[in-house]
Amino acid sequence: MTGILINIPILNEVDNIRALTERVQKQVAGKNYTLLYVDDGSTDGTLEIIGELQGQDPKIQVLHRTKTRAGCQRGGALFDGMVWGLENTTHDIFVEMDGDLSHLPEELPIGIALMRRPDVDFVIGSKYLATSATREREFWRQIMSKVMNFTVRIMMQKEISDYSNGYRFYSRDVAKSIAARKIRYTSPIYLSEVLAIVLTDNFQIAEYSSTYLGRIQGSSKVKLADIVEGGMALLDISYRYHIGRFALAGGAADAPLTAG
Ligand SMILES: Nc1nc2c(ncn2[C@@H]2O[C@H](COP(=O)(O)OP(=O)(O)OP(=O)(O)O)[C@@H](O)[C@H]2O)c(=O)[nH]1
Ligand SMILES: [Mg+2]
Repeated sequence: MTGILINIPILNEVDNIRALTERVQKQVAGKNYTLLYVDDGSTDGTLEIIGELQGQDPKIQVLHRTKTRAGCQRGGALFDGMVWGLENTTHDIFVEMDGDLSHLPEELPIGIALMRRPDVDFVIGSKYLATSATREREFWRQIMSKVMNFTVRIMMQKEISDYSNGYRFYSRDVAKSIAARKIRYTSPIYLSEVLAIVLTDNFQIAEYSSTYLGRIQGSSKVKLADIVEGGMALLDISYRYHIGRFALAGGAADAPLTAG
């Protein structure tokens, strides 16, 4: 049976979690799905609200992690959520989105419909196509995101318009391929590292014009150190992309990606 895993990293999202859950549920009502929240120790009441929502919908699951590093660990949370989905579900579509309502749940049907096409393995909700929109985001965050994205496009593949948006859809085969890799980054730059792997594996990528809404409730978890690490990491990721090597987990360092 086909099904959808919606994998959402969260940390202290008490003012967003109820509306997010209800809006996601509305979009996938009647479908076989699991709504997985990956939490790194929220202390603001987020977990209590999720507990209440779980009483009404058994499709809601929580993966509890213990934060071992400072800074935004959304990458590590996404990776663990994806592995959980592989181990605990048979779903064929994996979705990732933010827990602060920056990604509109109303776009879920667009990404899911694209994933149902036989020629698509990976879908990006892009902030940077002609009809994409960004609203309510601080000017300096928009500029920084654009500069970093432009740099990655030059360093990797210009055909991809958005390397950093966390609104993504992918097949179970893509999930298996990412899970098999030794991932270096657990911070937000994880998103670009994963995309480099997907490109190297020659999966078919589609993008659609997404609307990104800057965070209205709660506070950002991104620290200056995450941004500095991101800049350095881009050099490393694009180097590994060009030599076509991403280490296999448990394998020798930098084992060739394509076996044989
Ligand atoms: N589990 C977990 N989730 C996190 C962590 N850091 C951030 N998140 C979640 O990841 C998503 C994205 O984080 P944000 O802080 O919104 O990062 P951002 O969207 O790049 O930055 P803003 O523009 O400030 O919103 C949100 O749902 C956060 O709650 C973390 O360390 N662990
Ligand atoms: Mg955000």
